[in-house]
Amino acid sequence: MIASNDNTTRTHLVIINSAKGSIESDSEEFFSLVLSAGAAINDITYVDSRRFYRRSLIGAGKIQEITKKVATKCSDLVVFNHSLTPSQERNLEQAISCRVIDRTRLILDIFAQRAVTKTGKLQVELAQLNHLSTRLIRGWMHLERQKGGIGLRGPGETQLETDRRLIQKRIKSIKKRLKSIETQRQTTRKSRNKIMKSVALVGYTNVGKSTLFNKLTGANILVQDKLFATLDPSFKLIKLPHKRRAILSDTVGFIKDLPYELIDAFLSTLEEVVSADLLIHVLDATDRHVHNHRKSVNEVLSKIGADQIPTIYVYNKTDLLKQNISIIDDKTHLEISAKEGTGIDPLLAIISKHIKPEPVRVVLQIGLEQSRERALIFSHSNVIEECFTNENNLELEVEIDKLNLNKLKKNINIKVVKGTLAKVSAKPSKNRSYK
Ligand SMILES: Nc1nc2c(ncn2[C@@H]2O[C@H](COP(=O)(O)OP(=O)(O)OP(=O)(O)O)[C@@H](O)[C@H]2O)c(=O)[nH]1
Ligand SMILES: [Mg+2]
Repeated sequence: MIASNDNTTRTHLVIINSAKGSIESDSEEFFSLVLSAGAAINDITYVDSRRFYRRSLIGAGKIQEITKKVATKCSDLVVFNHSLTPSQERNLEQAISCRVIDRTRLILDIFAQRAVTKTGKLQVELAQLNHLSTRLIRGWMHLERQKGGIGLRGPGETQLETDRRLIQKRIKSIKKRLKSIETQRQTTRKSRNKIMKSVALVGYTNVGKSTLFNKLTGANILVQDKLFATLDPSFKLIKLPHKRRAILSDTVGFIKDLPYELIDAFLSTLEEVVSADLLIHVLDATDRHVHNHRKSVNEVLSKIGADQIPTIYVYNKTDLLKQNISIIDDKTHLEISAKEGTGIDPLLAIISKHIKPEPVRVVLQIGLEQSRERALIFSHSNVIEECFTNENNLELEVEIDKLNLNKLKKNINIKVVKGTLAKVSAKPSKNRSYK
């Protein structure tokens, strides 16, 4: 694990320039990850890799160079900005004589530092165990066969088998606990979503989602200039124009190539995103790599099945811009500063437009001769039932949103009978005829 502050780990970074991404944006992000983990950057080696080596990912010459630098600068840890197979990690450790970790391990370490709630901690532990279970291969076979222990181990089992078994047991137990937490969350979410629409803030890490959450809801959740400051979801009511309301949620930020172990472990947290009625995709307008980040976030959204949810793109931190940004965006988008509070009203107005108010069910009464009114009711609501009453009136049971109901009440002569038709008349009258 990466130590922090007084006992700061001195890292030697290995940045591999693969054909896949831009070296510049990848390195910047990698530096932020290392610093966010609380480590110091001692030295860097760039590897321009035309080909990857199965045994150790990089060639012997580069390994020698790194070994020398690590020894001279007394680095404690070598971190690769690439994923390493368990055997590559071991071979590199042996060759360099220093601990080696990859990008996934680094991200897992940051998550472990950030986890506060019980659920957050369980999710991180699950991700770490999933990662660890793939590392427990042959390397430990040299360990002597264990003597049979009471209870835990079967006679003649190897250390490796025991560890594997324990890890699988723990993974199973965490999954079970997370499942029951998710079931509880699902029930709460269902009853919450029945009465109110939900809006989720999504986006790359450190773009200002939590700052915007605080601005929109008046909350005071943690905001930090660090990657993955938020792990656990927060919810709060937002008041929108036209007296509409919605539940806003803030969750974990995304990153390029988010390790699959994390997506797997954080699925229940990400369910908040999947079940949202509207997504606000927050982007950092000052980041040169904003369009790549947008793409990476959309990739994660599509992986978790949230790519069909209506989305508003919000370019944040515009207070830091010296000139207007040229946003190449054909989708609905807005420019805001969550910190300064600019662009918030237009954002609320757009959210309100997307959030169709929950309909209410009422019974409207009109006179038989009011055909214009009847037509208006049909065009403004969903008519469920229509019948005549004893008093020669017409009653219509409708589903209608409050805004339209108020419009109708203002413009035409109708009577709102509370309750449903069944309640208006307990027994259907002989004079009632249903169309
Ligand atoms: N100048 C400026 N800074 C901002 C703005 N919004 C957020 N920030 C800063 O950006 C940094 C990250 O903000 P957060 O709100 O924690 O970002 P986040 O997207 O929630 O980050 P994670 O939870 O780590 O994914 C903090 O230092 C904020 O003060 C803005 O509109 N203008
Ligand atoms: Mg946050």
